Amino acid sequence: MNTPKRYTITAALPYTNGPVHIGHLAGVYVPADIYARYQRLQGSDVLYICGSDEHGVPITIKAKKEGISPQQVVDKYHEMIKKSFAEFGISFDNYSRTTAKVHHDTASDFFKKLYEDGKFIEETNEQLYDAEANQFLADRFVVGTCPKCGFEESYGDQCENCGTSHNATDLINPKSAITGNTPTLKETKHWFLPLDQYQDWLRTWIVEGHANDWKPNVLGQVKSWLDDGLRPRAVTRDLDWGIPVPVEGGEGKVLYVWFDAPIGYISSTKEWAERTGKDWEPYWKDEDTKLLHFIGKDNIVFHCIIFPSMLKAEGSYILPENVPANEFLNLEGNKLSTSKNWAVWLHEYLEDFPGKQDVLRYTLTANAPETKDNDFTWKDFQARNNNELVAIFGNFINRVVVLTHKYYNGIVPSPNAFSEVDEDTLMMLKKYPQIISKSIERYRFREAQNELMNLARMGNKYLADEEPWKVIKQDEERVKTIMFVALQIATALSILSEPFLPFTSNKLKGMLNVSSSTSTPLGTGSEEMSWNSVSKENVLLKSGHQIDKAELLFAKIEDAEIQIQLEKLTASKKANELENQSVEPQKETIEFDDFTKLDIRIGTILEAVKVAKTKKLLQLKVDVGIDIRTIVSGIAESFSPEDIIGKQVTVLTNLAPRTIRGVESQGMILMCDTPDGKLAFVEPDANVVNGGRIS
Ligand code: B3M
Ligand code: ZN
Repeated sequence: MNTPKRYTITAALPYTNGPVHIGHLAGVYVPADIYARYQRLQGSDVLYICGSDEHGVPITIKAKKEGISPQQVVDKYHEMIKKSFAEFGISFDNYSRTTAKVHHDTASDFFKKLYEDGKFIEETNEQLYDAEANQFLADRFVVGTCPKCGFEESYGDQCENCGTSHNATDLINPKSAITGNTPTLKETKHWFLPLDQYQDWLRTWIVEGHANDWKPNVLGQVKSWLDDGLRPRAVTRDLDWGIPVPVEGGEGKVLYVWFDAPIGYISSTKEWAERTGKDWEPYWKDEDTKLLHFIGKDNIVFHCIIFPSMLKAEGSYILPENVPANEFLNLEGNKLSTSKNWAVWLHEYLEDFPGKQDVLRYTLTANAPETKDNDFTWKDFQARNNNELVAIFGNFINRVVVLTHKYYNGIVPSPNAFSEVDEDTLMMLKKYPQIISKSIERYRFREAQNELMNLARMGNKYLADEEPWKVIKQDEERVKTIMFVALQIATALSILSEPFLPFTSNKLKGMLNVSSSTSTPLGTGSEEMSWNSVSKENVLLKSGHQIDKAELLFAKIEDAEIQIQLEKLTASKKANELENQSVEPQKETIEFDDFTKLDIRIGTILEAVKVAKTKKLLQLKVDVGIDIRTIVSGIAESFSPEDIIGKQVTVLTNLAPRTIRGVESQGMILMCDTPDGKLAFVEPDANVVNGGRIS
């Protein structure tokens, strides 16, 4: 027997400053889970690990905002996040946290080893400092313009717009995120990892060594940083929340969160080993182990440049075999945002859609942002459920199980001679494990899941073509064969769906009365059933086997349920807009005489047309009582011409005429801004005659 392949699969450690949402699930945890479950079904030795990232500025900022301690913040969200993952069937072998003692010890020792081996540069230089807050400004405590792409809200350590990682002192026009002040410079000592020394090695290892197996988005980012040239990076910070710097002169300083967090993967492995009585080292040090980091695109630099350089510097660890990073998921056209509450939170989803974890997993995989940013919409969610899970997968299984009970009291019938269609169908069935594997092994999970659905489609078509419900009236023997074939497809679906739809797979195995555990044999009396049994075995479900009653796998989702979700989003959009509405300071004082110079009147719009070749302008005819005049107004992005005819508006009539795009404008319509960036008319709240003065 071959020794099973060993996989160490890591999923990015979520920051513990809020609950987890669909973006997290789609980008990292579901793909990694599909991969881990799939490899377990292959018989591989899989360790799938994760944990909460509990240090770093995001936690401190959240604690300040809520008026509680960082420890209270992480305690609250760690439990919540852990529970959400468990509820969605994310099959971690261990979920740890970076405030755990095993992690503090492991990260401390790692730092000490590099320190003792002379792998750091120790330097005292000037860092950004906020004198009012009495604090050095690193990472998310400082925002400024990104030196690479010009994005104005880059953080001190990383620009969220272009992904570049930089030093806080590189920011143009930096501002303290605590007080808004422009920082001053103050001297402080830090330890730097000289990434420039790893540059050539990184290029050989990644750009030359993995040109064909790493995803293009990952390779592209890596190449661009290497081309720009790497510089030493500080791996310590002047903060009080984190792992204390364990060497002389480190008092009052902590490890940079991105130094300690990836070591969290190792600590989580140790915690697991301790709990299960296993040895952790082969999972990190044996050259035969495949180490895979599942992450989002904003974490690429840390997993492809910084952490590998740390591992290389330490010397005894293996390097990742692949870093299958995903792009971002958007929600209804906008970027997901924790602070703006623009998200579908996992714990809330489960309250609204109890028992429907697989529907979300399915939709997120079908739309996974594998090669580009992608959008989650509730309409698509509903359509995927109703048209695919219910109409294809669910429908097929329901027909098979119900008919088996109706015709044979739930006992798998003995087939007669197979027709050509039967033979073809059974032959095709055997190809599915390989077809799906091929996609999974290339990290193409949406393609893989679509192939799984193609198998369900094949089952549906087989039944629709063979029509056992009709044939039963003339040829009972033929129906036995049809149902036998259909039951084999159903069993294959129960095995092959496990990585994608674990709850459904489990339920289906229950209905078919086969074992639900992947490590024990299915109840066929034959050999152990795994992913590859579907290709190898001629019979997956034997004649004479008793199956269980039909249960509903998927239920239709109604428009009203979707409407509730859309309304939730509209409510958070409104709340944000109100919160973000800034009020401009008052203008200079004027005299009453200045005011009386303005001739402001009510008028009615009689005609409106777009000004050709412009986006913003409408040409209006307005009855202002005195006369009917032409006014050109920049309101075309807020109103269409046909909607404003007959509207009463406020007009500044004695403004000197101006020619705009060849049209003389004889006045100005007064408008105000709305929170969503549009314009609104200032209207009288009673019907007023045209020409009525405002005074
Ligand atoms: N906590 C960043 C994030 O949530 C970070 C990942 C750490 S992985 C070692 O985007
Ligand atoms: Zn940038």
